[in-house]
Amino acid sequence: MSKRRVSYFYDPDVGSYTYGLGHPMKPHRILMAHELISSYPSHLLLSHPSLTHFRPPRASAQQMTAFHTDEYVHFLSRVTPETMDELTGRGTQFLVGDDNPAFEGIWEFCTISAGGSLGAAKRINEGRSDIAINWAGGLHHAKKREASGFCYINDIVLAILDLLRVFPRVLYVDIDCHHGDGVEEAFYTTDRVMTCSFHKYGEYFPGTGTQEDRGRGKGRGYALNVPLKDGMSDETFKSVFDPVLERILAVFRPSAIILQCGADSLSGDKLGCFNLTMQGHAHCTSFLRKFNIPLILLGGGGYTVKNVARAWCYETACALGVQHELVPQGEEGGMMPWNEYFEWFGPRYRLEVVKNNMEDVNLRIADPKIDRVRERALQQIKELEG
Ligand code: ZLS
Ligand code: CA
Ligand code: ZN
Repeated sequence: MSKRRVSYFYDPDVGSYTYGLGHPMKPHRILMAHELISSYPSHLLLSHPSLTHFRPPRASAQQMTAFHTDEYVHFLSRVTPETMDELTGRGTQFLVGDDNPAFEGIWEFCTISAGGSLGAAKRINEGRSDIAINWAGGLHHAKKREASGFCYINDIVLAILDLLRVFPRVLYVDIDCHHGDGVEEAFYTTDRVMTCSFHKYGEYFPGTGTQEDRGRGKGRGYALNVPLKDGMSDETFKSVFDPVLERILAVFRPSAIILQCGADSLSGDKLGCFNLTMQGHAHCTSFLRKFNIPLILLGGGGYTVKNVARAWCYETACALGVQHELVPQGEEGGMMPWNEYFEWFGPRYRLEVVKNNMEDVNLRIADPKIDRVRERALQQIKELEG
């Protein structure tokens, strides 16, 4: 297995922001992932000869306006829990409902999340890195002039716009349990960006992402959606992911790839409803890594924080190709090293996310949805061949 030059972006302040008591989105999980990564013998991960560790420069308001409106960015840079009330008229226009509170430090948090993804894009653009990682990014729902689904600034769209300055075609793959609507919408009419989201569909946020949504104008066919049902297992997921990505890579021939690794598709997630193990989730990283196309790994959702930390630690190892040294293949891995959050990982203290016994609704005999969904997705890709 050949080496990859990996850049890892992490800002030590990111874990101190909070969306508020009782809010499911917890930036602290990124600190937990980092602590877990740091707890492994350093030559394996953080001090691996192929890994460079960066504290990313914070994104500027000007960088954000490459996608977002000046008014919206200006609002975000000024809003605080206190001024939110004064700015109610304008605030409600930008921050709708309880999903996106105006929390303390909201602007700095946005500059950290977007700064990491822009830093990742820069390393890839300069050809200095094969894989760049920002677990604080992946906030796929943010719109041009509106926050949505816990996302304020769309760091993914900003990173893709930056990659497009150097690369002719960018592929965006989204394995978060929710539809990657903000990214899809931003590139809906271009054939230079192909978006591909796997997500739960049916009475689920944000309610978009059917196979009818395929892109428009020049972009027709370049937005691919794979709507799924509850209980998605590793095997069923792989049976769709592998052939679909294999065909996309052959037909679209991306010059760079962004993988949004939303961890709410893991088994036991508080908001998600899939049944993927850590290895089933990380398979997506390992699969895309094999093709040796410049790759950016971003975070996203993930609400059972101990599992988010496990998955993103393991996927950092996958980027380096050393995952088998963390969890020996075919064996039960041993206990994880001691770390700041060790007790959160009980009772087994292992680097694992195990499946549960929920039914894989995608496989219901009476309604073999998954075969139709796969066929339709492959048909859409075939049509791109012209
Ligand atoms: O993809 O379902 C919704 C919207 C509502 C229902 C919930 N209420 C609070 C607002 C209106 C229709 N929102 C989803 C958003 C899911 C975003 C996923 C982001 C990502 O993973 C990428 C990062 C939703 N699901 C669950 C909640 N919101 C939610 C649950 C509990 C709470 C507490 C805090 C806030 C209000 C009470 C909240 C939201
Ligand atoms: Ca998704
Ligand atoms: Zn999600």
